[in-house]
Amino acid sequence: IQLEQEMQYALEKNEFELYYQPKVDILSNQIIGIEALLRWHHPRLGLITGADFISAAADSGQLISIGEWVMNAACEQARHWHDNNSDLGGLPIAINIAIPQVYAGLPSTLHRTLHKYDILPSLIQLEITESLLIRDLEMVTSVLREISESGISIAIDDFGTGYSSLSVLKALPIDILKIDQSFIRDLGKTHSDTTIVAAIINMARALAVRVVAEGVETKEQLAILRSLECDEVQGFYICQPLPADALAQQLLQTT
Ligand code: G
Ligand code: G
Ligand code: MN
Ligand code: NA
Repeated sequence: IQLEQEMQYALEKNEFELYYQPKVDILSNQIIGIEALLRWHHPRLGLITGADFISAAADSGQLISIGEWVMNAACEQARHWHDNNSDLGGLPIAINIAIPQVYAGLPSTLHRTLHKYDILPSLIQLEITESLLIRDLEMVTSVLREISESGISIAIDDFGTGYSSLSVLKALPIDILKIDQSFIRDLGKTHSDTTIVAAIINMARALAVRVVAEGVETKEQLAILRSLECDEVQGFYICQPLPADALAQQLLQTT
């Protein structure tokens, strides 16, 4: 409860920050996108992550305003990287979206924010958690169609943790599947997870969407994903989520 009250002031006091984590093409090793991840510099608790407060935000009805803050901050950052001729300039930024945002006029919020910063829709991706998709599927599908038709791409996040049927996946305007970290964690240790990941990659091929493995932490996991012909990887082994300037610094040092 206290967290919910403090959240009201967090926006005013500018306590939120986006961290950025690259996604890398598994063949070329090039960065091909960046995921924005919300952090809160909490006055008592220190730096806390989305996992610690997104559900409290949903309960207290503040998800929409926080979601709008995230979208604004990500587009402002894209504009900044572009204007400074940063290597990060032309890369799509992925924003995590909570389902209540989809109902709360997401297409117009996106349109307004892209317009404000003069950003092309192709620079924005939305990540939507699979486990939240099943409720109100028709509504979600039609809103996502509208967004997709505007040129923004759509990723299904945490794939494998929900209950999406193949017909649901086929109906949704999906561009990317992100395999949940829980399947990557034991890659190479348990045979079944390798089989599951291979099956998801094959399914992505059948749906003609790109497939990303998240939570890649070891060289072994990367090697297995390469042998399974996964398209993209993301995780601590490649790069931690970092503040925008720290990420730009890090990339200067490693390239
Ligand atoms: O980076 P991290 O551990 O904080 O993410 C934890 C969870 O919070 C993940 O499920 C992630 O998708 C979610 N999350 C991170 N940033 C955002 C955000 O800006 N909006 C929403 N809705 N969820 C986010
Ligand atoms: O649900 P979503 O995929 O948006 O959440 C991503 C979360 O995973 C973020 O909290 C991010 O900080 C975290 N993360 C990113 N890379 C790794 C990794 O290699 N290992 C682990 N355990 N978490 C990671
Ligand atoms: Mn995500
Ligand atoms: Na995820």
